[in-house]
Amino acid sequence: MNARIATLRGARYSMIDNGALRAEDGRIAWIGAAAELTPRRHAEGEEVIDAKGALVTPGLVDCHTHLVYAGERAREFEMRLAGLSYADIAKAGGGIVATVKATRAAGNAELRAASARRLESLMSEGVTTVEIKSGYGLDVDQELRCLRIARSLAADHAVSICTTLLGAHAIPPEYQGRAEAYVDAVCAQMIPRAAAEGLASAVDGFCETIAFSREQVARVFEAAGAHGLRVKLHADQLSDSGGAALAAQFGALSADHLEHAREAGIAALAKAGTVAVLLPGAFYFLRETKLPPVALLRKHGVDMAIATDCNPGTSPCTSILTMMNMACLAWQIAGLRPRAVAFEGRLRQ
Ligand code: DI6
Ligand code: FE
Repeated sequence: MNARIATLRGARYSMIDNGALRAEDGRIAWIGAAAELTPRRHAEGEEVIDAKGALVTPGLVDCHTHLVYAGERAREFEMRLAGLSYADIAKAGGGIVATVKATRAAGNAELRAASARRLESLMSEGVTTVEIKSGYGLDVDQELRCLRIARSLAADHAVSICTTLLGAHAIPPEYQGRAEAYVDAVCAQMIPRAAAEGLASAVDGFCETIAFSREQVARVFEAAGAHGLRVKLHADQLSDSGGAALAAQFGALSADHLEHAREAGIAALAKAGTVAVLLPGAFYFLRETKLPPVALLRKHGVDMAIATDCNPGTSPCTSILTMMNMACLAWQIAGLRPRAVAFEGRLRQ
């Protein structure tokens, strides 16, 4: 009783100002205006909770995280302040590969505990569904281990977890200078095993000059498709790499970052029904100046979502509310389309 209730009735975000909600066996049985809560809907002896005007929303979804990792990269923050770019830091032995070393060296219990802490922080703000990518193992066994740990977190946390294989995140040290051979391993070993063991629901890649080319990502996506896995892409984050168009070509679930995406790629996303996932945390920590093309995304009717990109390098953050706030204030995204705010149509008690 006495709640402000956010609903997604008819796939449209709307607000019931003086609302009431009836739960039965942990499920929502009825939602509506408090005035319509008739005795017929409110059975004798039921517990009544006065929400005192509080906001009741569906659970939030964080649809882009890399929260399974060990170690930290605070020093890179300092390097960035001194003027080094993401690419400079990666070349100096920092970046993704630094976290790969720390993650490989961590035991299962340590890695799981560190991941659980981050997950709990997300949950404390009302997140009830989290996507978790691998990408800091970068060999078959280590990637599968990270996915297993990610999945295992659902056993003792009241949260839904979707896992994504991000083997094509960076070239691991043992494959330096042999990117094609590494992509072969991702396609021929990592993807088949992750699929066979049911450890991933999607496959992601990092399409960028400092990571994988369009052709390499296309090979990874073909292998994903051959094993019945949908794809997503880190696209056009640092440069215009044609990532949005590539994601659309493979019917990706989402294309993420997109700061440098061109209109043609955005039109293709709209046609493919691919969601644009915008990540204010990475934008902020990288001190990006190029704003994501929100007006173009709107113009073409691409659904947008906001996520944390929780990772130790470019978005060391576990607050979805801060991200939503930044999207509204720093990017002036207001009145997002209904699916944009990544609500989940389900309420947990
Ligand atoms: N883009 C990002 O922003 C993160 N991964 C990616 O593909 C960065 C991950 C890291 O720096 O550890
Ligand atoms: Fe990411």
